[in-house]
Order: sequence, then C-alpha cells, then structure tokens
Amino acid sequence: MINGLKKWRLFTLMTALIFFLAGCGREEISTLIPAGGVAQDQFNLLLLSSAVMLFVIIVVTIVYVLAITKFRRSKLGEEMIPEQVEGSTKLEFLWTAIPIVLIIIIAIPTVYQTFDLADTRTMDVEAEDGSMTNLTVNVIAKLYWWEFEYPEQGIVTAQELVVPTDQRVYFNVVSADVKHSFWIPSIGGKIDANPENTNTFYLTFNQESSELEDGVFYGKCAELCGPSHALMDFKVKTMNSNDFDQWVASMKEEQTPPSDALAQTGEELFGADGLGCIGCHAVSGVGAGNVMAGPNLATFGDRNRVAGILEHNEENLKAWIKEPQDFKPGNQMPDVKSLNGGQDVSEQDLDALAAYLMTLTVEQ
Ligand code: HEC
Ligand SMILES: [Cu+2]
Repeated sequence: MINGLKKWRLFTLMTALIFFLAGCGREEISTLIPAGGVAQDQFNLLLLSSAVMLFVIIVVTIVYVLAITKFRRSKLGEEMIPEQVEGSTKLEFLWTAIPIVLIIIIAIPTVYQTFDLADTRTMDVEAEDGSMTNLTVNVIAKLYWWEFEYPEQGIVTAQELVVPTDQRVYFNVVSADVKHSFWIPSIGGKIDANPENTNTFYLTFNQESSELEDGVFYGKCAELCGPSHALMDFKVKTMNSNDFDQWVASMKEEQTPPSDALAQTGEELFGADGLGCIGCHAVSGVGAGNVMAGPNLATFGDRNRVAGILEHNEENLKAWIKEPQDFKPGNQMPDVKSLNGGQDVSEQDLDALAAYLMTLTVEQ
C-alpha cells in the first residue's frame, strides 16, 4: 500500500514536470532555442559544462555501483580486509589532476567568451561619413515598462524593440528608477539596468521575427523590481535591414490624422484640451528617451500587446485605460476617472480613445 502510494506520487510529480518543461520549448522565449550569435555562444557553454558534469556523474555512479555490488561483505566474507590504499601517490595524483583538467576545459572557453561577449570597443567606430557603423539602442527600464531610444536616428519607441537582423546591435542599458534587468531569452542577456550607471553590451539577431508564431520575440525584466515585476514584459521585432530602414523612415514621418469621426473625437480627448493623455504620451516617433512619463504611442497600432501583457484588442485597451491598476499593480499610469476630474468617462469616449490609439501605426 505504502509502496503503491509512493509510486503514484512519483508519477504525479513526473507528469507535472512534463507540463512544466513543455513551456521551455517555445521559440519566442527559450534559451534552449538560440536565435542569435550571443545566444548560440551562451548555449554552447551551457552544453559544454553540462557534458562535463554529466561525465563526472556517470563515472561516480559507475564506481559507486561497482563498490556496492562487487565488494559486498556477504560475498567477500566477514574476515575480509581489503587492500589498504591510504596515502597512495597514484590515487592522490589522479583525483587531484582529473578535476583540474575538467575545470580547465570549462574555464578556458567560459573566460574567453565572458570577455568576448562584453567587448564593445567597436561600438563607437564611425564610418567615413561620420554616421555610426553600428546600430546603438539606449534601453531605459522604468516601473513597469521599457523605452527604446535610437540616438543616431533621433527616434524613440516603447514596449517593442525593433532591430535589424545580421548585424551587431549595441545596447546602453539604464534604469530610470530601481534596478531592473534586460533579458531576451532566445537572443541573449541578461544585463542589469541600474539607475546609477550605464551597462553596455551587444546582441545579434539572426532570425526574422515574422517567422515566429507570435511574430515577436519575448523580452523580460529579470530583476525583482516591485509588485508588477513579472508583468514587465517587452517584445522584440527583428527584420532585415531594408525593412528596418523603412521602419525608421516611417517613424520620422508625421502621423496622418485619423479620418473617421470616432477616432477624431478620440484624438481630441487624448489631447491637452481633453483628458491630457498627451502630457505623458508622445504620439510622434521623433524624440529622445527619458523625457515623457509614459510610453511613446506612435507605434501603438502595430503593437503585439497592450501595456506589454494584454492581448492587443480594443476591449483590453479600454479596460486598461479605465483601470490600469487592475492589470499592473503599482504602475505609474493614473486611471481615466482621475484624469477626468473624478467624473466617470462614458463608454463612447473610451471607444473613441481606443479607436484613435489603434490608428497610430507606422507599419504598412
Ligand atoms: C501621469 C502620466 C500618464 C497619463 C496622464 C496617462 N498615462 Fe498612459 N501610461 C503611463 C505609464 C507610466 C504607462 C506604462 C504603464 C506600465 O506599463 O507600467 C502608460 C501606459 C499606457 C498604455 C499602454 C501602452 C503600450 O505601449 O501598450 C496606453 C494605451 C495608455 N497608457 C493610454 C493612455 C490614455 C488613453 C491616457 C489618457 C486617458 C493616458 N494613458 C494617460 C502614464 C500616463
Ligand atoms: Cu523587474
């Protein structure tokens, strides 16, 4: 009975584990399916150290099994005294040397890669015409969202990082408040986002995100930063350099004003004479980082999520505007009622705001 119960428990545990581990296999977010050069290097290190550790486990297990099967007292008799090997130079030498060799096998590539992956010397190398040769993105982490500034291009976006494939992209990572950490599991990282200093590293993106099921890679905050830490997600769109240049160009273009009446009403509500959302949210892609209190919404219509977490549709958008605290406790956006002087905002007005925000797009 006890035995049966134990087996049953083990079975349940293993089944639970299968479901748990099944989550590890998603292309958009798995460190085990690297989609960039840095991720590949990090993954190779992981394989190497796992192989070495597995080797140690196998050898120890074999020795252990041999010891308990071959050298049983019941087999060898009560009187048997085994050969005494205390102080054996040969053995002492072997079990000192083997671990040293194993550690060297792990250490050399690890130390090499640690320095190589942190090598940002080529970051500021300028092309003949003075423009940067490499793309640099300034990442600003905020409670609980991400801002991405492209200083060379003079544009800024939020919640969705857009980068070209097949070239190095350098990142200057800072925080505007508490400590966060920038991590794109299938591409590389993590790197701390600190308020007091800038951390710099690079990543390469090999796969276009349009090939993925969701059309985006997933990024995360990897440093416990507050009640909504687990919701501090961002997305990454990777595209070939032509498409990227196109995206940059349309970010710089002025937004075409909405043509339908509902969205026009929404634009008015959004503005300074309406609810004043514009005081925190820019709707033009041109600009610098760390200026506005809220995410730049110039590409809101192209986003994959609302606020980084909710499915991107008007229902969720309206729910977010109404009560942001319901979705991300502790976030810095006021609810719409308080922006309206404590008065409830009508469903039509929320519809109008949502319709307007959905027209904000730079992708064709
Ligand atoms: C005091 C500044 C402030 C005001 C005013 C403000 N917001 Fe926000 N808003 C924020 C902040 C901060 C966030 C990011 C919250 C987070 O994700 O942690 C945000 C997030 C959002 C998002 C999600 C952005 C995304 O990229 O998914 C939308 C949409 C939004 N706000 C719409 C509005 C609307 C509409 C109004 C006016 C009714 C408004 N906001 C007023 C600060 C503000
Ligand atoms: Cu966090």
